[in-house]
Parts: sequence; C-alpha cells; structure tokens
Amino acid sequence: MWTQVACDHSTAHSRDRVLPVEKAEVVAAFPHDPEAFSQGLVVEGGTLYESTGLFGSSSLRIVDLETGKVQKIVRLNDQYFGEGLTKRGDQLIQITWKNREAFVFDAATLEYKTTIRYAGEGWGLTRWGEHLVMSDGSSVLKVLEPETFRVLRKISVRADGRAVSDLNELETVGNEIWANIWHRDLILRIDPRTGEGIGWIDLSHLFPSNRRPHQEAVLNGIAYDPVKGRLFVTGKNWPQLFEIRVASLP
Ligand code: DDQ
Ligand code: CA
Repeated sequence: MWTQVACDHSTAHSRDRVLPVEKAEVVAAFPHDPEAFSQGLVVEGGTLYESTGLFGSSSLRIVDLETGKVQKIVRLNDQYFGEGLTKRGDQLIQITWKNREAFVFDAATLEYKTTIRYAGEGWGLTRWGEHLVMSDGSSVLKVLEPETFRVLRKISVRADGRAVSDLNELETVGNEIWANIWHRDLILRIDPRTGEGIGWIDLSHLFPSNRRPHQEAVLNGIAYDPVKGRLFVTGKNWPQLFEIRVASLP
C-alpha cells in the first residue's frame, strides 16, 4: 500500500517516516452544481451545507445530497469571498478569505445572526469539540474559541519530515482532522494534538485535472457523517460530489 523512499537517517527524526498513501474507493457520485466554487462542505443525514466563494458569487446553501438541488441559498455581498464552513448546534459559521469576518447563520432557515471578526486569512473551518479549527493557507492551524475566534492554540502541521502548507478545507473525522491541500489531489490526516500527519488519501482519480473547466477547479470540500459513517468530497466547480470509502475511517 505504501512505498518507502530513501531517507537520510542521520538527520531524519524517527517520526519523520514516509507516510502511507491510500487511494480512496468511489462508492457513489451525486450531481453537484458546477457553478458552485466550493469552499466549505458539511453533511448531516441527507442534507449538505455548502459555502461557495469568488467575489460576486459567494453563497451559503442547503443542498439535497442525492439530487444536488439547492433548497435554500443566501448570497453574500459582492465584496465577500466565502470560505470554510462548519455547523455548531443549530448554527452555521462561514468564514471569508480576506474579509476577516465570519458570519453566523441559523442552520434551518439561513437567517443571518451575527458577524465575528478575526485576524488573518480564512480558508478552512471545522468544529473540534467545544472549539473551532481554522486554516489560513499556511501550515499552521488555529484552535479558536467559537464565539469570539480568539486563538487558543496553534498546531504546526508536518508530514514526511516537513511542514505542509496550503492546508485548505478541513473536516473532523473521529480523533483526526482531515485537510485537503490546495492544488493537490490529496487529503492529509492530521493528529491535532501534535500536528503530525498520519497518512495521505489520494483522490486524483475522482475528477482528473485534464477534465476540469479551469486551473482553479481544484479538489475542495470534505464532509463526514459520523452517524452513518459516510464520507463525501467535491471540488470547485466540479459537476459531481463523490461518496468515498477509505480503510482508515473510524
Ligand atoms: N483560496 O480559496 C484558496 C483561499 C483562494 C482561492 C482563490 C482562487 C481565485 C481564482 C479565481 C478564478 C476562478 C474562476
Ligand atoms: Ca468540511
């Protein structure tokens, strides 16, 4: 399942071993709005919550999983670029790329509730117990207090002996945080207590880059349903959303 490459044992730390790479198995493919520049994905039962980006067409949506039909949508004002999304109780929290504002919505009605300001860029977002974890395109994840976005802790993410930057969309899967990497067809499984990578998941066969509508139509969006044990991924302007299976699911 994994290949060991030559490594200089005089400098490599023992935990800097080459991580295993597992190829995801496609269980099903569902329609996905090709206009959706996907930036955040959450699933609960048969319902998807999706954040989309780009200036002028950012949105928050409730989507029927099976049909891909948009059941409710709110559009962000043109100056906002939607990014990561997470659900916390009956609320959805959506971050923005460089606007430094997170928006809180009622998850059932998509009614706007409030704005939370934060520093730096916003890329991915996931709920981790009582806290949130946010990525900003670097190799460092921030653990946040959900009501204020106060930074409680930073997690430096490493894999195969080096820092992994461009951490993008995030998902909590059991005791791990999974991140897809910008412009790569890979998910990194991260141990959030240490920041160490646990393994890679290869998704390059789902929607090969030569079929994509443009260069920025990259893999982005991981959603895990712990109740049903189902895992979904999609990408920016991808026409399909995939249910996948990997051996490493909890
Ligand atoms: N980020 O989501 C990785 C944070 C930023 C992506 C910005 C991509 C802009 C590309 C616009 C052209 C796509 C049609
Ligand atoms: Ca997600």
